[in-house]
Amino acid sequence: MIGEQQSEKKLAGEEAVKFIETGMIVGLGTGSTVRYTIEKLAQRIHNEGLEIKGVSTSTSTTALSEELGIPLLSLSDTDEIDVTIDGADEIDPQLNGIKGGGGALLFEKIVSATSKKNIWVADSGKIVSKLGAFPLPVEVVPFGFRQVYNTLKSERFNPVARETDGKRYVTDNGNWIIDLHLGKIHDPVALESRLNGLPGVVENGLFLNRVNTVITAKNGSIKTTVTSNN
Ligand code: A5P
Repeated sequence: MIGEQQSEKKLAGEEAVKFIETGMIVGLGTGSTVRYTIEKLAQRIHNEGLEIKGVSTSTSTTALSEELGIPLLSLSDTDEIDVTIDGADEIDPQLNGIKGGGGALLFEKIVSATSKKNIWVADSGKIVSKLGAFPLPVEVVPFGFRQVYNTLKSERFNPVARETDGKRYVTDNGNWIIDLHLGKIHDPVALESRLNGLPGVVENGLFLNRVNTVITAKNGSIKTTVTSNN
């Protein structure tokens, strides 16, 4: 028996597989919701003969896909991805969001930018009226970490260096993460531009105007929301 949140993740994650057809190149996101998508995709590959190639966004997704027998393609071997399915940490009414709670924001953003269509799958708790309660991840090159941290502190962004088990968290790319505890983000476009303009910042977790479709679930019902975002 799985809990309500897991059940929402499973419903939303599995629903997204309906958008996948034979011949597609599919971006595979990272996290506990898209895990259900990846598992369902593997079932369709093995049971129905669905033929796709996946592009992974993290070492954990690569390991899971390989274990389940999903053929993978390196991002450097393709110019375009047909559709990417990923999770999110917060989603607002415009389908803008925060990602990177799992630390995979850089590859996730590159893969989403390569995709003709982007789908997010999420439990209902991820839907918010305004972004910012979830700490916003900023991926930073270790060489400039102290300087970026000091700047973010002086600009009152409430930076916290991410750690796991008392040690500095290191991304798949060997970078470090600073989480910004902002409460509410009033101007996400200006914030994204300010953060990515700081020398030493590699990426930030704001995903703006990138997602076309969001699939969520609540009380056993699936809800699919579509916009014209590219
Ligand atoms: C990974 O870095 C994140 O962007 C995840 O996609 C996001 O945190 C959603 O994860 P869950 O589906 O586990 O909530």
